[in-house]
Amino acid sequence: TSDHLRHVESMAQLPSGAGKISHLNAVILGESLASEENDLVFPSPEFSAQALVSSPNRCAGYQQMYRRSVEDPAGFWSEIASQFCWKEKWHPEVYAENIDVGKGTVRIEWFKGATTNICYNALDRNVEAGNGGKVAIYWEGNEPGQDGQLTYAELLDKVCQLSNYLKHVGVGKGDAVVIYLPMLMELPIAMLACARIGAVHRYSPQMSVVFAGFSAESLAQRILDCKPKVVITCNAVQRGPKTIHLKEIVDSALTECANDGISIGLCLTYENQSAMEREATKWQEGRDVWWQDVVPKFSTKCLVEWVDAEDPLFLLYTSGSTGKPKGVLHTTGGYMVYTATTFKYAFDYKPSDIYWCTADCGWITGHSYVTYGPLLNGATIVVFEGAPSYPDSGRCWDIVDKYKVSIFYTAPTLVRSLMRDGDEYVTRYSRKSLRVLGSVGEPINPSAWRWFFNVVGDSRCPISDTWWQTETGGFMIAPLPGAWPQKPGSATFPFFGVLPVIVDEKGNEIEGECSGYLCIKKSWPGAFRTLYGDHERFETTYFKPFPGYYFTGDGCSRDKDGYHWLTGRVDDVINVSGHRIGTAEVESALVSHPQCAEAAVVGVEHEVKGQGIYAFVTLVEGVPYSEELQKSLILTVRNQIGAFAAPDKIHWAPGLPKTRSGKIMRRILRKIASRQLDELGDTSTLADPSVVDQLISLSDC
Ligand code: 6R9
Repeated sequence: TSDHLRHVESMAQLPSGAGKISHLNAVILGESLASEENDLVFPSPEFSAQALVSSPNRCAGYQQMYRRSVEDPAGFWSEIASQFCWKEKWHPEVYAENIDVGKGTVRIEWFKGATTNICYNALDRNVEAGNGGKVAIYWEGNEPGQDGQLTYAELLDKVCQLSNYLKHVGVGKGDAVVIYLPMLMELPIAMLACARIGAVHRYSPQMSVVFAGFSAESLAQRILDCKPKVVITCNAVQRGPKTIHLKEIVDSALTECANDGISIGLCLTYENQSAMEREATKWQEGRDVWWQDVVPKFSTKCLVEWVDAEDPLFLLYTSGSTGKPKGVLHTTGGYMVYTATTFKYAFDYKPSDIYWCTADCGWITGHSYVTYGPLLNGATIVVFEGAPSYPDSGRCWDIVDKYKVSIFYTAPTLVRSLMRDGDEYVTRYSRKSLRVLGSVGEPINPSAWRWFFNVVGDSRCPISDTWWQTETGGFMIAPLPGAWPQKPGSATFPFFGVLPVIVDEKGNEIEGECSGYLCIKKSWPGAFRTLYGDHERFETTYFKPFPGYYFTGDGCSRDKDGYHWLTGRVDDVINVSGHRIGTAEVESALVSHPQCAEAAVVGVEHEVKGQGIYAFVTLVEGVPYSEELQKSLILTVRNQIGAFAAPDKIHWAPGLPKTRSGKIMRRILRKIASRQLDELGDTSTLADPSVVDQLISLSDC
């Protein structure tokens, strides 16, 4: 702790330019400075003056709070938690943890013994505080002009009706609900309705929102894993010019499940009229029910079920480096306190803000920062169903102007693709409502950062580059806008209560300017508690690599000023447009193709997506390589995982570089994929070094 505090305290000197705050505002960005990493971008004095954590005295405001949060986490977090509604208070202690595998089972608990309900805190608490008339959700459809809105009171009514319906059909203790919906208002409604009916007894239903970009097979896998009582979906969705028939994907997933002996009794289907008529929807009588036919008949009052702070709130599947996706389990109390608090500080949230996060609720960002974090703060959110480039690349800014969005949170992949389309799409709109920008999902390269800052934010809006993970529940390393100068591309400093450390291969903490593996010491309230049904895998994956720490899977360097620079995954996980994809998942999809004998997948740099998927494929003996086969291999991956996982390149590999023990040497494949042929390194340990030359000669096939 003390080492870490030293880093944070070194910030006191850091803003070496901090004395210049009053003269220099963010305009310094326009100049090209010698070293990118040393660019400091100062918040304007006006911004700093109004910020929740401001910097009249360099970083003192942050440092004081941070110091307290790590020296007295129980005191710090219980004070914040007291602002929420708890039916019963926690006892006997605020938190209990063991994250050291050497000392027995890994266990993380926050606010145990307390009872609460996250839906109550997000909705009833805000309505009771007199904000029932405030807009909770502005919904913008795919077509400009298609829109809707719900106040907090109306949202509460809708949630209660669905809760009552779910109770009526027997959803209760320990039951799972799978939600497979696009960004309609019904998506947060469904999440909150599940949370509301928590558990009649002790366990809340396990809710799992599945990203609507996943294929039937991926959906089936998730359904089989948690065996839900109900699947909630809609008939179709319009994304840009395309209509996607979600219900048909659900139908095939459910058929697949039935073949595996799991039959789902109820498929609650929302009729998304703008995308598809009811009559055109394929229907299975007895199993399928239209949302609009049943839900509105139920009462708009529904008492909440109080659940233990440590009762499960939701499961979210994410990719690991091996095997099947992991069901990351989050519980209720700590997650609630953590998402609400991180949202408030990292976006400098004020009640007058209009907040828009472009993420889909099928990802953790949509759970924590479309739904829970903002609504717990009583914020007005924008939910957008469509595609950001439809009808043209100016759509985002059209929406920003329409709803007077003040906080805009998105992913670097979108920033890069909009940047490529040109400034005119941006400058055509006023954007004067914007005051804070945010980025998530992967490192944001300094040039995209600058464009986002200068062009989108008119050099006025600090960028909160938030580093975190499905597993962490909420932000871990992120700027507090207004509290300190930023460096384009750095996620800056840890959030309150978070103790990041950088370790070497042996697990020794390294200090000062360094790079290595990013780990976290001690737990924080929003941490996941286990991998669903596999606590052993939870320990092996995250706590065994560096005993005593939570291992993030990311590489990180820290510069002389203590700023953190995330350098990407160090395991076999590829980050495509912010989506985590395990190389193993893509490989197993490829080898399921009858003509594919073996596959090895690596990530390569991609201009827009951050990383692209590059697949080396060995065909079954005697099968010739052809363009058609290439297409059919790609299609197999699309069908099994989803379109976002489709390989960008298939490289025919009559043989793969393997060690004598049969391990594929991905290091070499990565170099071949990125055409860094003079950096292949030592190939002498290969069982057959000649395969390398063969692969190189087939590069342009
Ligand atoms: C929230 C989310 C987590 C992985 C994480 C890291 C990468 C996310 C980042 C970032 C650099 C940021 N990542 N945010 N890297 N800077 N601001 O994305 O969760 O889908 O679980 O992905 O994404 O590699 O380990 P998830």
